[in-house]
Amino acid sequence: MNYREVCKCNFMLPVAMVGYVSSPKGRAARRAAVLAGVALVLTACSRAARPLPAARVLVAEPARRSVELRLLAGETGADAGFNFDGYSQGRLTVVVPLGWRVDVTCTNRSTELTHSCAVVEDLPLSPYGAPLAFPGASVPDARHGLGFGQTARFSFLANRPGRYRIACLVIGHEIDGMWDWLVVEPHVRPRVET
Ligand SMILES: [Cu+2]
Repeated sequence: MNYREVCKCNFMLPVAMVGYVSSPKGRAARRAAVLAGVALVLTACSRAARPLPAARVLVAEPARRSVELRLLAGETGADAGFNFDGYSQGRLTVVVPLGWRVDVTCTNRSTELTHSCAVVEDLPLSPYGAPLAFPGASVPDARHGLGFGQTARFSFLANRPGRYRIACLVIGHEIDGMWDWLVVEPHVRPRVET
């Protein structure tokens, strides 16, 4: 199975334009249809060009001893879309103080593939993903994942120090690069390292 993601912009746009130029009858209607088609294609392929800045990935709420972690699956074209917030293969590290709650919002930005978000043990990568590191540390039905534009939330208590992976548990995705780090340590300030 090919897990890689291909944007269809490059061939859909020329096909639409050829249809317009070669059909002199009903030009106004065709023009409207072509413009709608172009808009649809551009919307479908409108991935962000840059990774999400750290301030938008993690928001700390010290009074509640919690953090809000925002994960946009397939946010950029990095690693063929196999990324969170534009970061893949451990290029993002989220540091959370021991004993704080982590509230995760997971949104799938890919028009091509389902994706999910979970926090798993730092075991060797496999096509089937690693076990969850904390109870509740995953979107529901993570193997199937979320469709385009869908959002799911989950929350867990970071009550065990260590290094874990933020991962997509759709089969084959984590081993294809769709993972980053989550580190839980005592006496640290919550932060993001890229
Ligand atoms: Cu995925």
